[in-house]
Amino acid sequence: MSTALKGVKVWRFEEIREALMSVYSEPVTLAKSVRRKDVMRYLVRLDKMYGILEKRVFSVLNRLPSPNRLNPFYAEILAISGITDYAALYSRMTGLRKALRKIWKQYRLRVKLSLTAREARNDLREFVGRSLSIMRRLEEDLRKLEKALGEIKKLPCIDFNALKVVVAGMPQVGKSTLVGRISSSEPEVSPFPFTTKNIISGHIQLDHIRIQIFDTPGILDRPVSELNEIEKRALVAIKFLADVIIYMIDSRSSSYYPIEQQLDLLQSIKAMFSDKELLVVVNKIDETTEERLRKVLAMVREAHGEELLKMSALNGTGVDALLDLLKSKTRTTPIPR
Ligand SMILES: Nc1nc2c(ncn2[C@@H]2O[C@H](COP(=O)(O)OP(=O)(O)O)[C@@H](O)[C@H]2O)c(=O)[nH]1
Ligand SMILES: [Mg+2]
Repeated sequence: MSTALKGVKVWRFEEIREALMSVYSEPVTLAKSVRRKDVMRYLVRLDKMYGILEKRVFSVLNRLPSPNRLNPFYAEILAISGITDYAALYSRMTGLRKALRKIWKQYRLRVKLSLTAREARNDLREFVGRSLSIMRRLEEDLRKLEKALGEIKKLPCIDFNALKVVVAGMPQVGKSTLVGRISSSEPEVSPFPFTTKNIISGHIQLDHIRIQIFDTPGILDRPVSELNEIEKRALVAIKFLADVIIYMIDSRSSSYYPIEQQLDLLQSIKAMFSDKELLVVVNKIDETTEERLRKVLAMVREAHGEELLKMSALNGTGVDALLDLLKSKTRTTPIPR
């Protein structure tokens, strides 16, 4: 959706009105053979106006996904823009498109049957009035759509065929270091819709497997209770986006946040993403004594159990093991959509 919608313009009421008005003043040339030129001139204008409305206003519908095919990630982004019922908006727009088409056909007939040019001109005026009233009824939806598309365009290009890995953990645990280390090019920084936060994404190509990795500072590094409404929605969007979550822990005794607090956040991430693969990475082992590491590992195992990796994102220890594990996930995770 994000790439399909690049370049889609949502027209404003005034622009549409002006475009229709300019049709009035444009000269119309008709073939010599056309009879009743003074009346037929209005038929040409009518068709031209309908064409403008259809092309500029309603063609956006051809590019929008149908509601039953809307990706839940984008559904959340739309919701943040105020489009909580996309299906209703879509069917309103589709309904008004049909209504306009019907009116156009009706006025074509009326213009054709006009006895005088004056009658034809009045018919055209009426058509303009009725189509502008349809545009007015669309205005609120179009503005919301414009806002939503504007935000979607700012998002990083999301590769829905890749395995999407989201990195979580308290601030300063090494998330950005890891994303930077394993991404093939400079990670892309894009604003998260309607928040002051950013999404950082990088691509990884492993043999023939594609992975896209996301770091979302300010969203997955704080307790949910501290997030505002928009950030909570952003969190839900991330939830729909993620196939795998990596949770990073700073194992040093001098970590910025105590291990207990890091494990608390792990528990809430686990609860929130209970339907996802979760990999816990114990990071910064290069600056952790063996004794400390043993203690941290025991605490993490108690909290999490299952899979656990030891790593130094800084010097690269354990990074290959993580990539191997991700590779194995792509075999077990069905490629979504
Ligand atoms: N010693 C050590 N430092 C690390 C490691 N990973 C990250 N750091 C450092 O920890 C600090 C915070 O890292 P950063 O990636 O910005 O953390 P983020 O806030 O989770 O994104 C930086 O100074 C990193 O250089 C590691 O494995 N070992
Ligand atoms: Mg960071």
